[in-house]
Amino acid sequence: MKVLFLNGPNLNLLGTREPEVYGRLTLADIEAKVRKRAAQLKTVIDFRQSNQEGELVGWIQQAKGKFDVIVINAAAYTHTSVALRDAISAVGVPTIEIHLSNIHAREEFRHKSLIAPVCRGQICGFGLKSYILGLEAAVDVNGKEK
Ligand code: CA2
Repeated sequence: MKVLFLNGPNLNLLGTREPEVYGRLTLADIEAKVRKRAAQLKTVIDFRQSNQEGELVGWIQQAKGKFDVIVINAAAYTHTSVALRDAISAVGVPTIEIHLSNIHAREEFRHKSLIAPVCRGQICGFGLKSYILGLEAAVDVNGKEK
């Protein structure tokens, strides 16, 4: 089974600023921990980050036939991107939305996710664990599809 992890804008800054909101781990630290859990689950992962909406859209489009599930932390594009929503919807690869922070407990503008309606589910508020839970949900979703 293959899972594509996508990370949106500014997540490359993790571990350098706002540790009270996003924790002290870098994105590379998170990737290493996800890889460890993926190996236990006999799952292959690809882990990517981009600050560009179009690049994320391209990766979603190319996932068809190559990945079984997408796990996405779309970061700020969660709240703004019709393009990401349309790509997820068009491609039809089961997609799970994740966030480090609890977006519903933060500013009003973060409460709305444009991608949530086209995702299988949303996991938020658990820091690194959101990524691990996202992976476990991906394995679960894939098992139920077969
Ligand atoms: O909680 C999450 O995972 C978010 O997707 C993170 C996004 C935010 O826009 C979403 O509302 C919730 C922000 C990612 C930016 O990460 C930073 C890391 C370090 C310093 C500043 C920003």
